[in-house]
Amino acid sequence: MGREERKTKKHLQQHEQDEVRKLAKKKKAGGKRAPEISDATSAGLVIETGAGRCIVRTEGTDLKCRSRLDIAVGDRVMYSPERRQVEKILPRATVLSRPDPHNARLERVIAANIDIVANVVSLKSPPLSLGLIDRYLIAIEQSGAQPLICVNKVDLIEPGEDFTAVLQPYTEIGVPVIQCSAANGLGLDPLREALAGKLCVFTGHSGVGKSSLLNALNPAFEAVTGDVSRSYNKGRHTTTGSKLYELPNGAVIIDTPGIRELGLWNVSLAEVRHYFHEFDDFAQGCAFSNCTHTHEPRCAVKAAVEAGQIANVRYNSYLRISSSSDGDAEQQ
Ligand SMILES: Nc1nc2c(ncn2[C@@H]2O[C@H](COP(=O)(O)OP(=O)(O)OP(=O)(O)O)[C@@H](O)[C@H]2O)c(=O)[nH]1
Ligand SMILES: [Mg+2]
Ligand SMILES: [Zn+2]
Repeated sequence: MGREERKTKKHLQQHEQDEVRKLAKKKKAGGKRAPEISDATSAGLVIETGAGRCIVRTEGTDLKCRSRLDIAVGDRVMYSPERRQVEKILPRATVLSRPDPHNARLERVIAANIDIVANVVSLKSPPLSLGLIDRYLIAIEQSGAQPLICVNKVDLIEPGEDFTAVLQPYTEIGVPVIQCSAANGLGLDPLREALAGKLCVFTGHSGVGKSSLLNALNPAFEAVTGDVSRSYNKGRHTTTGSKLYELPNGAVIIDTPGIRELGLWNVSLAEVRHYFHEFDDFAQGCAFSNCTHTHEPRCAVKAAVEAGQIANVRYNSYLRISSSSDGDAEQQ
């Protein structure tokens, strides 16, 4: 565990203790209770969520609770064991969010306090969507967590097919890419190693094999898996709530429901260019310091794309994302 993570964990623990102390003091003084906090509250970790309910874990005990708050797996919360209700969400060290697909003004938290966000993708069935990876990289940077691209179903690659070039733009910008197969076990050891001792979330399209990967990492997990529809080549949204699983090496992994599209929360269209880090050095050479690398003359980023120094697919993705009409969601 790195220094920063230890600091974060310590910070969270300290905050929990402070909250408990504050409440005890209030009770002792017989003063007015804070209206949102009931008599006895404890600190716990949210390990599972579903509509209006969740499971909170404290010292090995799991308790089903209700919640009116927008809690996410990974949240540290104050809850009332008596009323079985979550009262308060403690400050989040990191938070992976997206706009609600039905109401873009509402924030939907996918997971909280995660160290690593693994965007699970499949090469085939469903096919690879590079645009979605690019959106994830923006959302992950915004979350404060570290990115990981987990390429599943490599067992489906035919002899002579090679996806290395397709994934190269990501390795070149320093994003770890792990190729694996839940079906034949390939790449599971490097995946375990990358996640050891961290709180991680598996997120991505439906049907890419997030739950299958969890079962492959540890068959005792028994996460429910579905199939991929033959006619649409898409998953069937089998996982409906988020749930946390622990591996013996200290990796704690949150399985989440598959998504259809990923809107960007709290990222304006004008800011999108700052998330494409391969542009950074070239952008210094653009004629205009506020160059958007689209229509401006003497744009060093465009010149670098033409010279093959910036991957075309990434540049085109930038153009699409930064001009998406709703400012975020991309239909898949
Ligand atoms: N060939 C192959 N099939 C896989 C692999 N991993 C998963 N599958 C299959 O892909 C289908 C979907 O797997 P799931 O694990 O349910 O996918 P998911 O990402 O959890 O899907 P949602 O819960 O809907 O988001 C199932 O039929 C799995 O058997 C793999 O590595 N290789
Ligand atoms: Mg699933
Ligand atoms: Zn430019």
